[in-house]
Amino acid sequence: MGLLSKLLWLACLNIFLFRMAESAVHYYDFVLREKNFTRLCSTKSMLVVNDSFPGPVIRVHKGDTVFVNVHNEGYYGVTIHWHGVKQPRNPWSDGPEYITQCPIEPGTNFTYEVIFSTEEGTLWWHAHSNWTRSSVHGAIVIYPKEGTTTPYPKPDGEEIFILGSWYVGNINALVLEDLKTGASAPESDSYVINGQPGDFLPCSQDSTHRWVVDFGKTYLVRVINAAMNADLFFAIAKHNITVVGVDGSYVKPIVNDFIVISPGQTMNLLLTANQSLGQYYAVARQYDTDQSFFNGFDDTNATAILMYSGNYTAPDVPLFPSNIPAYTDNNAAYKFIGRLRSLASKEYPVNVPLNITTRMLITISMNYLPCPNASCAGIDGNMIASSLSNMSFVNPTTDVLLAYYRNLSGIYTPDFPNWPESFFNFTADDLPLNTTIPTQGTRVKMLDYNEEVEITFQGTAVLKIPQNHPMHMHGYSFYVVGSGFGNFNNETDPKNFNLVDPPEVNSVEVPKDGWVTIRFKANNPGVWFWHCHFERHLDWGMNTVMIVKNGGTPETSIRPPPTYMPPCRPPPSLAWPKDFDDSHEVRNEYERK
Ligand SMILES: *[C@@H]1O[C@H](CO)[C@@H](O)[C@H](O)[C@H]1NC(C)=O
Ligand SMILES: *[C@@H]1O[C@H](CO)[C@@H](O)[C@H](O)[C@H]1NC(C)=O
Ligand SMILES: *[C@@H]1O[C@H](CO)[C@@H](O)[C@H](O)[C@H]1NC(C)=O
Ligand SMILES: *[C@@H]1O[C@H](CO)[C@@H](O)[C@H](O)[C@H]1NC(C)=O
Ligand SMILES: *[C@@H]1O[C@H](CO)[C@@H](O)[C@H](O)[C@H]1NC(C)=O
Ligand SMILES: *[C@@H]1O[C@H](CO)[C@@H](O)[C@H](O)[C@H]1NC(C)=O
Ligand SMILES: *[C@@H]1O[C@H](CO)[C@@H](O)[C@H](O)[C@H]1NC(C)=O
Ligand SMILES: *[C@@H]1O[C@H](CO)[C@@H](O)[C@H](O)[C@H]1NC(C)=O
Ligand SMILES: *[C@@H]1O[C@H](CO)[C@@H](O)[C@H](O)[C@H]1NC(C)=O
Ligand SMILES: *[C@@H]1O[C@H](CO)[C@@H](O)[C@H](O)[C@H]1NC(C)=O
Ligand SMILES: *[C@@H]1O[C@H](CO)[C@@H](O)[C@H](O)[C@H]1NC(C)=O
Ligand SMILES: *[C@@H]1O[C@H](CO)[C@@H](O)[C@H](O)[C@H]1NC(C)=O
Ligand SMILES: [Cu+2]
Repeated sequence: MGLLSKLLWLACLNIFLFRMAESAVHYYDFVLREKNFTRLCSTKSMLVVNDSFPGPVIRVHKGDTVFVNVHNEGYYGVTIHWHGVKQPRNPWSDGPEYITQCPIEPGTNFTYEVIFSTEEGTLWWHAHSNWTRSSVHGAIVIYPKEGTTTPYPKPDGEEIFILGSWYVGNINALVLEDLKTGASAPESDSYVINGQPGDFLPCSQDSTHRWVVDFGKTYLVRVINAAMNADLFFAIAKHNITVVGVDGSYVKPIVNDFIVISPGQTMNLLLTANQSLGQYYAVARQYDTDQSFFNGFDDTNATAILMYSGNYTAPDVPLFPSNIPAYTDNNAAYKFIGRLRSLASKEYPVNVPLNITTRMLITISMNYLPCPNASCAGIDGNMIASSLSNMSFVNPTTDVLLAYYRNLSGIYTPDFPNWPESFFNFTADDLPLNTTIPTQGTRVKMLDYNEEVEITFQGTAVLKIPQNHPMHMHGYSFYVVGSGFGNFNNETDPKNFNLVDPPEVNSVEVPKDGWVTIRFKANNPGVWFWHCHFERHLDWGMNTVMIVKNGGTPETSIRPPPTYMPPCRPPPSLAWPKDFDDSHEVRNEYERK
């Protein structure tokens, strides 16, 4: 080879390598429209993206950017959130309504710029207004950058399982009614896997989701919990799985015969199809920690079928997983959750903050707000509520981000406290009445750029309804450094923190009558929502906002807003389309009994 051709060849190689490392830009159009769906022997119209439930899959490589133009052809305002995508410096496209934007009104469109950075694995997108996320959601698949690989051998195939909640009837209408009267929110009528209830539910056997596998192959299974109000157990008969990723980060492999997955969470599992040729149920069902005096929970077994390809005589009935835990098996759940660890390797290092500058303790409670003459439909004639550090969050009518960016006053107050007002035995059985009524407000926590933050979430037994709370943070992932039962002891418990290989996640289960401690570095300036991912708790005020200030340079500051943001206007009063199915009214009366 002559020198010239050698140089030319080198130049080409350089361009090639540069291309490989370069991040791509993708464009998607999402059309939101009402469509009729029939499940559980009953038809209803609901809002979906591009006529499909679940909606379209977004596929990217690590570090890519996606522009999603969302066209609202429905009849009410909607926003979309890119769950677990950190969106560096770009809260404008994060999505939670009245936090970072106002709803995209019917007949209008809004383009989200979704910026991927460190995420790799599986995340998802969902509506972040009212309860619309029950029908408006879909998967986000993030492959490694081209030229790099996953920390496990390349699987032979992939499958996505989106676990969701199905409601007979118009769920937004039912919830608005309950919020007005102060009643508890409706329970789902069944869980679904990829939109289907499966063989054990009425009128569902013909549409059960089927996944065909080849004997001997290993598959990557991406599981997303898109259910509205439930932690779920998920298992596949006879097939152990290996958990290799959670929330768009890798974890040390965990071999188990089931998983527990909280709403908002995503998990990547490896499954080897090496059992006898046949059919096996994949089952999702509730893991319930809320033994409250409200009605029961949704006890349905949602199923899909793993089916081996080939010519064989299958048993008439697929095998049901013998290993899926019972509905209230806390031991099984916490044992599994406690096994999650980061890879913490040379290739996938951890970076746990060690020099904490802000420490917080946030209590998580169920509450009520008193109603005159016990006129509400919640607990003892009161209105059901919930809180963080006894503050029940109230959504403003102009989004917090706009108010912060434009310095508008009267929208929020920057005084969310580092400690609850009063300390009491948070997990005691008989708490005094004065712990039950929260204060209401739009209080946000202000943080300086690059602060190293430690937050302990402390569950409480207020109202005698302690339960798990899957706390989710926007704009960040964080390390879960500790967790335990009872009251957090700030002298002894930190001694057991895992600062070596704690899991890095965007949501964490605060155990019933227990606590969890997380750490993160506040290096993403913006306005970021923090909330329980049980939708009803979110509605009742179990949330707050964190504002991370700019760092003083353009590269450490919030980006300027896009030229168009949906305007903030009071929502018009809703006229639901004429109902052609009354069955949910019967159901709802039953719920209130
Ligand atoms: C959604 O539908 C629109 C219009 O029919 C189409 O242009 C767009 O490509 C679809 N988007 C996806 C993600 O399939
Ligand atoms: C759904 O079905 C009902 C009853 O057949 C019909 O009136 C309605 O227009 C349909 N809605 C949509 C969005 O197709
Ligand atoms: C999208 O909205 C912009 C205004 O923000 C408008 O100019 C444009 O015509 C809309 N596009 C479509 C396809 O509706
Ligand atoms: C969403 O909630 C707001 C505030 O409660 C309400 O004004 C609006 O009508 C609701 N929209 C839907 C579709 O339920
Ligand atoms: C499946 O997982 C369970 C629970 O971790 C374990 O006890 C069992 O040995 C595993 N089975 C196989 C074949 O790996
Ligand atoms: C099936 O594959 C798993 C994962 O590789 C392995 O642990 C297990 O022993 C295999 N079982 C059989 C029956 O070959
Ligand atoms: C779900 O499956 C379990 C078997 O593990 C069964 O005991 C239970 O009754 C089923 N639930 C319903 C609602 O059918
Ligand atoms: C499947 O196997 C049976 C029994 O060995 C045979 O009769 C049949 O032709 C086979 N079918 C196909 C599609 O190969
Ligand atoms: C810890 O943080 C403080 C306050 O930001 C700073 O002054 C100090 O230098 C830091 N120490 C280390 C070891 O990084
Ligand atoms: C708090 O309440 C729990 C449950 O009643 C009890 O076991 C514990 O001893 C109490 N702790 C303190 C410090 O009183
Ligand atoms: C409740 O009342 C008791 C006794 O009056 C008081 O000591 C305690 O601080 C109060 N707790 C709260 C949360 O206000
Ligand atoms: C531990 O908690 C107590 C309140 O229970 C508080 O007064 C004290 O400052 C805390 N100590 C540390 C090191 O945070
Ligand atoms: Cu909660």
